Amino acid sequence: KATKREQWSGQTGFLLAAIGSAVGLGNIWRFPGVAYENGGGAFLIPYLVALLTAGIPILFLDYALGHRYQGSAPTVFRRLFRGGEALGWFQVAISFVIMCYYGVILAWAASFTIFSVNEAWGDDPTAFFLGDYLELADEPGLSLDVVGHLLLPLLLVWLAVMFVMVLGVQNGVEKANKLFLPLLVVLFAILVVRALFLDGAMEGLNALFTPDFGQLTNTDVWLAAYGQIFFSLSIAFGIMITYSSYLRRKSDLASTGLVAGFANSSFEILAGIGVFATLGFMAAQSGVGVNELEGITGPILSFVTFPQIISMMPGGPIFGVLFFGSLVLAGFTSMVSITQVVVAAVQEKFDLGRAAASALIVGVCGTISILLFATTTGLYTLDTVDKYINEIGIITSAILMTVIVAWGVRKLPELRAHLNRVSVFQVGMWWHWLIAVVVPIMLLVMLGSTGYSLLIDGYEGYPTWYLNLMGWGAVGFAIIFALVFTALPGRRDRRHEDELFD
Ligand code: MET
Repeated sequence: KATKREQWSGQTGFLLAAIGSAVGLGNIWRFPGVAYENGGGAFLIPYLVALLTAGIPILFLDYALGHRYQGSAPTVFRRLFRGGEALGWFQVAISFVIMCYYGVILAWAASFTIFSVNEAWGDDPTAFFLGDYLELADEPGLSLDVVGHLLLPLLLVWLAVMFVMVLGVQNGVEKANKLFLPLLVVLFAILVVRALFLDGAMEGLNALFTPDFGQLTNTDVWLAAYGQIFFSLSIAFGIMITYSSYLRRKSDLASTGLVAGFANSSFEILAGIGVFATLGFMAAQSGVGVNELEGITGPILSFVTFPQIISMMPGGPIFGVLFFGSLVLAGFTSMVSITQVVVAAVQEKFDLGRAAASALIVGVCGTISILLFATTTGLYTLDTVDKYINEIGIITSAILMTVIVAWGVRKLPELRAHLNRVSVFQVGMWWHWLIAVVVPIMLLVMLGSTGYSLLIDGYEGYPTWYLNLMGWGAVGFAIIFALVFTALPGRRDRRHEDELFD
């Protein structure tokens, strides 16, 4: 059956969905911690350089590929070059892995929105999150001890995701974004304004914005900046390819990309301001400097440090609901986008309807999320998988994509013409240089350095067998998944080169 491809209602619907995807847990839960660890103000310069030299250019590449070749990632890359389908499935596999743990963090955020109301964490938020809530084991490992009370929120998250998926691109994904994104902006703006009026807020902002230029020669800071940009913009793992494939023929790709890219970074900086102002308050209350605070990284920042701060401030419960509610709204619109990558790919390959494909994928992912991440060792596993799939998986995918398009099939001139066809903003030759030379070199250095350090020093002191199984294993899984799904027989693609969308 030749069903017509789904479409956004128009360019605005697409823009909102693209921003909704980019603005996610990464902005609120990851960026402030990464910025803090990498020299605060010094981090902003590499971050902006990474945005302009890699983020926006690859965002354009994703848009051009998805819109011109009209399909999910495997379809796009198969139409682009022989054997390309495997690269597409590799991106789908990365999305699939992220989707499984992203849903878990979303479920925590949903629980904590409710916990905020009566500050359920009592006077020891650390013990509450790691002990009472996650029932975290002392040692990393693979326990099959599922933590019962994590199941209900998780189930609700998966049902909500499935509900939106079944409704489709225009009636589900687009409507969810049109509702949640404005709501998020309002709630988060209130939160930031409140944070700015806390005692010590300015100390916090000074810590974020005072540049430490000495850090600019520290390669780790640069690597962290490039690492943050890919996850944050939802680029190089299929999301923007999939989303732009639902745009109508006459669509302004490059201008929309610029707006989406800057909107995401603005939100990220806004989140940085909100979080650092709040940290400033905490530092002032505990009588230490902002840069002496502990617990400012990863999940601990949101789920331990924030509860601590919420308990210290007047009107804490309202602040808590705003903070965790924002996490839920921001995360949900990203969750939907990453699920769409997998659903669209499976639908196209096996000629399935939306409902069947969504039920299948949400069912499998939901089960994995319980068995791997809702157990007493779930936090360790989540942390490890997140690290390797981002810093090895996504970076590898971005290198393959840029090198093949630029040097293998030499499609940059054609894709640039495609971007410029109806765009107000005209993409110049600089884009070729960035995609063909600067981005691949930068990312290869990054991959080499991170890969070497993971092999030699490991990660967080976790046992080697465990890192091999869950970290490198996640990357290995993505590769095998890609090969298997490419090999499986699927619907024949009858589209010819001359039927391209142009
Ligand atoms: N861009 C999203 C974020 O920042 C992540 C990818 S979509 C699950 O959270």
